[in-house]
Amino acid sequence: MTVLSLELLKYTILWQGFVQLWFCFMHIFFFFAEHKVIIVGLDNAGKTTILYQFLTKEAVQTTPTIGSNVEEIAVRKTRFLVWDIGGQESLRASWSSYYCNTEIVILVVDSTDRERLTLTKEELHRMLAHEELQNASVLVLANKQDIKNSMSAAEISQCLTLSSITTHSWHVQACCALTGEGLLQSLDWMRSRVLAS
Ligand SMILES: Nc1nc2c(ncn2[C@@H]2O[C@H](COP(=O)(O)OP(=O)(O)OP(=O)(O)O)[C@@H](O)[C@H]2O)c(=O)[nH]1
Ligand SMILES: [Mg+2]
Repeated sequence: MTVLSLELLKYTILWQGFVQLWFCFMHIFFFFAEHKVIIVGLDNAGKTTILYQFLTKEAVQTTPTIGSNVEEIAVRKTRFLVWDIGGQESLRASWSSYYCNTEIVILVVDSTDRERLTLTKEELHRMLAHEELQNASVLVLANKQDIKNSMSAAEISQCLTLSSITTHSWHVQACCALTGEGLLQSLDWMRSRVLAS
């Protein structure tokens, strides 16, 4: 064997070792990576019910959230750290303290609450202007679809002027937190967003 081919063999082995290390590192990184999600929306929208429906696949009894709840939710090896933040008026000013590193914002809307939809729209557009949410995707959940005469996802989308949003990736989904209808599709969309970015 010539000196040249020995050198070549040495560098090939070194390169293979490097590639293996790189794959090992990437595997560890993706295994432990956790994606931050915040659930916001006006009080009584169904945020906490949705969080625990995600987690337990059951409807739990809730009381108004003072502060926040946090749970880890895994969807086919993709792990989300989900913060459910209280929506009462006095708590809304504190939403921004949860924005840092958020990848997905879930905005929950009570689809029967026509009177406060303008207020929800204002809160949504204020959030989108916040610099810490510039890279976040937005999932709007049109909740309480089980109630007669609730607004459809399309109506809510129109009232919130979602089609005018060009700075953020967004999606609207009709759901019912009591039965879990629409929530699996929501988790799939969240997963596809974080895997795409
Ligand atoms: N009919 C119906 N009721 C729902 C649905 N989702 C939530 N609720 C009810 O709405 C009420 C408020 O739900 P929560 O999950 O506590 O609301 P929240 O958005 O967390 O409210 P805050 O913590 O005050 O911000 C509860 O009585 C829930 O059972 C739904 O899809 N359908
Ligand atoms: Mg709550």
